[in-house]
Amino acid sequence: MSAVTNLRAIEILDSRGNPTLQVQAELASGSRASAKVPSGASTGINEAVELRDGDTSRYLGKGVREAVNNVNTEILLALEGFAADDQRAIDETLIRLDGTENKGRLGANAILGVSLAVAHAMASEQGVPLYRRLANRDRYELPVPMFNILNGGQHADNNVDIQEFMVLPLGLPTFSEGLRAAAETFHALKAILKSKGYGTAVGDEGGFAPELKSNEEPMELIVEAIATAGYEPGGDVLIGLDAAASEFCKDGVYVFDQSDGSRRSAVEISAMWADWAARYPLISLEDGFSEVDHSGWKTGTAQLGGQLQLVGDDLFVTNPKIFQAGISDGLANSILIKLNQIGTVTETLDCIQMARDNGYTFIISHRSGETSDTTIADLAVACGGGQIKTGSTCRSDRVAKYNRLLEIEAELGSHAVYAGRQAFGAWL
Ligand code: 2PG
Ligand code: MG
Repeated sequence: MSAVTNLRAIEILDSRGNPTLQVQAELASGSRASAKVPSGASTGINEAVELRDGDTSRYLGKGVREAVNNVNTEILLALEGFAADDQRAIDETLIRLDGTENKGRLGANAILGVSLAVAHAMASEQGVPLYRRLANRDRYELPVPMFNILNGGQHADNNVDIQEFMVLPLGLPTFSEGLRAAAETFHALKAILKSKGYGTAVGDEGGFAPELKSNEEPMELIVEAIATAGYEPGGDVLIGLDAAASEFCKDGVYVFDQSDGSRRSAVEISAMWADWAARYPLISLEDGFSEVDHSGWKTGTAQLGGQLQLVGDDLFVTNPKIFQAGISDGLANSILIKLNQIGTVTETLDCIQMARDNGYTFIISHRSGETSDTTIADLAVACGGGQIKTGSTCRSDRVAKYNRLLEIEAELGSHAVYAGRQAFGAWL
């Protein structure tokens, strides 16, 4: 039996220079592995709670020494000698031990670090890559990258309200060719921005973060960049957005306060998305409505759901209960999957299964605060949803995930299948 013999957490830093946890799990066999926990900025109100020390003399109150201590004492005590091959039992024990609805006592950051470290240690014990440990399949698919090329909202200090403009190289034949198309489009966009006298500094997820004339201008620039890079907009490479609209919805009104101050009702912003979908090769829209505006989501889904993948991120927070309620209400047709929104591997996999059972697509996602941890690359291949959202290729924390996918593609050799257009069948 592969029992947990030790858990060791330390405080490390994420890509924004804020503290987070690294947890190492050791098993009786001597196998050990570690995982690092990500952290969001545009967090949903119903996310599991990250435990922060609040001691303003360290890291502006963002230290995680208490969460670290919880792993090294209470959680270790509960899991020492526990069978590591039963991930569900491990995760259920962590949930019970915490005892709160939102994992706020021990910290979802502490709990996720342990959950992930145990999964990695088991993969190491079995001598298999993590994606095989997470799902034993005959056929593995490489996901289409949702490649973040221009940042705004909470991820940049510019005048763009929409948080993420992404390119989706879904018409290319392989993952590596898709990634190349996205990276070349990124370089083309840089040259275009430069030629117009715009800034080329990047935001939290590695997309450019220039001051622009409007929220719509990025759409025009990106179409131009795709073509300049030698690809067909709408054929080879399409566009995805994460509006992160919860961040700019004030009392039921959508206010573009970083740009022109214009205000829109849910009906008006839905009409704006429909207009963009008609004029640009837009295929995916995440959080186009606020997490509290369920009526906006409902009418928006009815209006736009046939032509756009409508992704619930803040809306569902990778929480099976919240997701189930949203499905029953007819909200969205896709879910963003973030391990740290819910805090365990098992609940994350449950959410993915729920998406499958209900005909929703799902996208495995990074957080805006990341580390070199590459778990999500393996998770995307294991679960076969065909989509991953993990930034651009100009920050090492994001590139690490892409490089891990290239490694998996090489390892699968002729068995490597690229999800490509199939992942978006309904909307092409
Ligand atoms: C999002 C994420 C990741 P954050 O909104 O989808 O891109 O951002 O981690 O800041 O919530
Ligand atoms: Mg989002």
